[in-house]
Amino acid sequence: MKTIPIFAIIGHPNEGKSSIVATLAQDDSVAISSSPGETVQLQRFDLKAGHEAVIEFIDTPGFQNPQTTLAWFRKNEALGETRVQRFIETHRKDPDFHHDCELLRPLLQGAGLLYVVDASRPMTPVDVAEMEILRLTACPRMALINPKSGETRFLESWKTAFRQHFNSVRTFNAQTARYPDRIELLEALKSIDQDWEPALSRAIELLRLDRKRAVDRTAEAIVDYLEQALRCSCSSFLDKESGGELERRRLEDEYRKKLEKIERRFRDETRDIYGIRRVSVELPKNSILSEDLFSERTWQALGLNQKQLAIAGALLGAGIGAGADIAAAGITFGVFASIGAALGAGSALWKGKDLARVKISHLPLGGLKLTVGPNVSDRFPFIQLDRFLLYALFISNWAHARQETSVKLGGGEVKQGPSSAWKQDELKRVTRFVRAVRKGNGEEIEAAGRELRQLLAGVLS
Ligand SMILES: Nc1nc2c(ncn2[C@@H]2O[C@H](COP(=O)(O)OP(=O)(O)OP(=O)(O)O)[C@@H](O)[C@H]2O)c(=O)[nH]1
Ligand SMILES: [Mg+2]
Repeated sequence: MKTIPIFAIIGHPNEGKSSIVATLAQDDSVAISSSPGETVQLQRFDLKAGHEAVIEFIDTPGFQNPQTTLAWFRKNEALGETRVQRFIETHRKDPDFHHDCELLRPLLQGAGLLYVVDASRPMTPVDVAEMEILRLTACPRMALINPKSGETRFLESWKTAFRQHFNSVRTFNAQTARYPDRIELLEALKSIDQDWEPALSRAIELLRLDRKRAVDRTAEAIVDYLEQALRCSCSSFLDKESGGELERRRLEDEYRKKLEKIERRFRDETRDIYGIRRVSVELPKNSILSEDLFSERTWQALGLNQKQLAIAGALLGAGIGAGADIAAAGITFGVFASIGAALGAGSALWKGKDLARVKISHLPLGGLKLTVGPNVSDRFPFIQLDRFLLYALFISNWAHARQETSVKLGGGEVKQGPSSAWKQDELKRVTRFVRAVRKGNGEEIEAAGRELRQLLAGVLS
């Protein structure tokens, strides 16, 4: 028998039991559906810290026959503590009581109960019967209000009934709960049975460590992928000038796809770190992250404000930073004059945002080399960082019960990325890393990378 705390989640069909299990166990494989009766048998889900199961949650179909069950419980009061066991023995083979037996079975293992109610609807006699059965089982139990809508007219009567039947009452929204809300609920579970305190404290401690590991891994991933994005470039060789314009466009396209791939890989890795197994997590429509890296809105909403940019520019040093920004706008043609006009006019893709410049070099043995990237703009590293951080924040606060997304990241002219709050010290950490990558200095990349990871871990936690 396991020694970890076990909780069975009980309640009416469609009130959000499975949603609560998904969010608490951090498991998006729990079946959630808008049609009642989705869960038809007990299912066990472990909440894990690393590979270790620390709490078990049992999803149930809810009561099948609460009023008759209650009558039996009342009639057999004399059985005392053995009542649950005797109820199961007596009704085990009766199909009319299949769910009732199943959901009470975990109590024999010492499980606690979480009774889930959507308190935006009125209370019925069936609810009262269910609550009464749970009270008579005398097991540790908590009422969880999962508000599916904003209706509060019935809330007070529910709360009064809960106080009579449960050791504790909490509100918990399975779809919007973030990491701190989950921890808070686990902390509250200690109060319903003192015997669980040590095991729950240990579970919470392990979960905190696990969370810290996830944050550190994410920060490390951001630094790695930022380095890749900063280095990203594409080149090709031409034997003659004709066809240069076409080749430039192809390279720009390739460069763009390469950067997109870097972001995609980062996003996959982040979802993996936070145990989100769904192939894709749809971003909110109004999220700045729904825009691609190359859009005008991205460059307006993310990255640094003018004042910060002046500091970052100085830190990056003219010639690499501010100077290159200007150089990028007016592409270096060299002697490649014949397609020069076309190149100058052709950078519409980057909307004058200096995403990458095109370099043309003459090769000693004839022919030409065309290169797009790496990006040398002062703004680019911060925009890229904001995109990584916003996505990581979004994912790390994802409730596993969530069926759709509705997060607002604001809008309008204000800068929306975490980098907009950075002062000189933070800007220094970023620019030091960027300079090291641009210089290709391995030791310096390592040292600056460590400092940047710390900064990012702070933002993520
Ligand atoms: N708006 C809103 N919808 C919710 C919330 N919690 C659950 N739902 C939705 O309610 C429906 C039922 O959720 P489930 O978690 O499957 O409910 P259940 O109690 O397990 O249902 P059965 O297994 O059928 O008894 C799903 O469509 C959920 O997405 C909530 O907090 N807010
Ligand atoms: Mg269910």
